[in-house]
Amino acid sequence: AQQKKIWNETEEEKKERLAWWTNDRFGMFIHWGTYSLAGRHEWVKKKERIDNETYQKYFDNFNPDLYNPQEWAKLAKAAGMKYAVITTKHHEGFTLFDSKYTDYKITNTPYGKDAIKEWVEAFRAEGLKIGFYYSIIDWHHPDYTIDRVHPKSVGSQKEYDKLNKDRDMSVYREYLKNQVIEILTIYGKVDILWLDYSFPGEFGKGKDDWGSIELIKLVRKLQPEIIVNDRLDLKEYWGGWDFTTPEQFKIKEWPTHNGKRIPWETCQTFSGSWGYYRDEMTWKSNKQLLELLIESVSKGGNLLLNVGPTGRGVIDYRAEKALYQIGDWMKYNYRSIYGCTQAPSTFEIPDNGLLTYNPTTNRLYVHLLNYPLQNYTLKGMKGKIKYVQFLHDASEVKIASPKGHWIKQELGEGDVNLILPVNKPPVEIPVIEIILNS
Ligand code: H79
Repeated sequence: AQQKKIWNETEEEKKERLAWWTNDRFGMFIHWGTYSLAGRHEWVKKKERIDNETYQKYFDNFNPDLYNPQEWAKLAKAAGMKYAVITTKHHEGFTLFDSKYTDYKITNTPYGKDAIKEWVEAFRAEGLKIGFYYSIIDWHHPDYTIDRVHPKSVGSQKEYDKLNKDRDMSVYREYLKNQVIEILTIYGKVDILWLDYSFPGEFGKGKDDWGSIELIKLVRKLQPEIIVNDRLDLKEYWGGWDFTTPEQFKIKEWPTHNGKRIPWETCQTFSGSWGYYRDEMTWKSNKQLLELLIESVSKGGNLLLNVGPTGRGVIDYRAEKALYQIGDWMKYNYRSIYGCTQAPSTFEIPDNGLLTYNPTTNRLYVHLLNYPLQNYTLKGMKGKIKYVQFLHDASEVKIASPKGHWIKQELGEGDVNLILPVNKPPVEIPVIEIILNS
């Protein structure tokens, strides 16, 4: 199917516009709002069917006395992240920025200041690219029609009609447009816009409800270089989106659209929820987190890893610790992440390994997820290798001679065996860097 064109740009130009993003690979997602005070999931209003009046206590008590975005930015940088995306508004409708179009905003809470302004300054100062998440879903605006993901969701068309009789989606559409204009004009250059989300179908919402076509044209006009995700229900429109967003699941292979590989970014959480959840105990291990990053790059994608700061404005110590540990790994192994992508299919993926490849330096990276025994076979690599070393310490990895060396398994024609140390090197996931013959 041919995509309808709503943005004048060639494929080559798009690739260039996205070049920094596909190079950088690793970003921080930040979910922060009045739900952070509930401390039990950013969907708490929907999950517990809380009405506006009851939910108001989180607004009235929003006063993050420890909010210090410089600390967040330093932490993101220490983890090896290169960009960050923050919730300017989540489904609850509360804005972290000083919007002209609502009273339900941070400047009217006890905190009283525009958190986005401070955030942008802090993250820019650390050299991080700036992204804004904005929820097109809104559970607070009086004209947003009740739908199936709304806290007041019901069952039948008749019930919806009754609930929605005084609501006018065209008024909300205008509101949403105005707020997107605000976040894209007040804070200077914005590198990423992350809109969330469409759910077309029965009791759902899609491009006509949001005014998606008009909206995306406006976004492109206001910020021609901005990179936009794919949740406006404009999948069939060229210019309607830039990258796809698998959320909290592992993808099997590089996603395609109309037969072509497309830019993608998976967004993932530490523990399941996005907003701060005090009692959630399902935290991923450091190795799992690193695997998410490496696996994304090994399939040509990015990782946006989420933190949910508390109501006091602090990133949970468990997240902080994990980010520093990711940073420890990145400090010595970043070469297998930045600028890397899926390895050409000529390189067979070894057992228990994930491959990434840097096309500019012509280097192949073998990530050893389960540390193997002494011999390690790379199939079909004979004659293709100039030099092999561990990435973290540049120590040589010797290639076994096929003759005269004790090798338990048969070496196939063209295969190569690496001699690896018996003891696992002191890194969470060791990486072998293979410098290839050009
Ligand atoms: O902002 C984050 C999420 O709140 C939002 N997108 C990311 C980036 C999002 N979460 N879930 N979804 C979109 C899809 C809907 C999932 C649901 Fe549920 C399953 C809604 C109700 C049942 C998850 C589980 C949320 C509440 C319970």
